Amino acid sequence: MVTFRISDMTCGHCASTIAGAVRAEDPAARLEFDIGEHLVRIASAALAGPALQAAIRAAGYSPMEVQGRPQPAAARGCGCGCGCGSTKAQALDVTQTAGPAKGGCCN
Ligand SMILES: [Cu+2]
Repeated sequence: MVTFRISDMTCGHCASTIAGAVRAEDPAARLEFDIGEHLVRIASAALAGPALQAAIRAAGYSPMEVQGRPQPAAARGCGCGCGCGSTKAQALDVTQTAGPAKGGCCN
């Protein structure tokens, strides 16, 4: 699992563009987006960090590999289906991810 911070990834469209770029290189890659934190975690058996970074960069974004394990948001994958912590890019938008983790739609 490799984590990148992509400061110019700002919405679900960016995420889907990035996902498409990575999957063009490795169709089996798994991607988890946290658009509010500008983070993407990628699990790929075929591609290492530098190759993933190159694919994202080629798509027009500026990935910075994050070392360690960032834990930015309290709610990730709350399971209620609201999309607040979802890993699905199409379930996220700017207004959803901008909200606080607690006191939001899940509580
Ligand atoms: Cu975007």
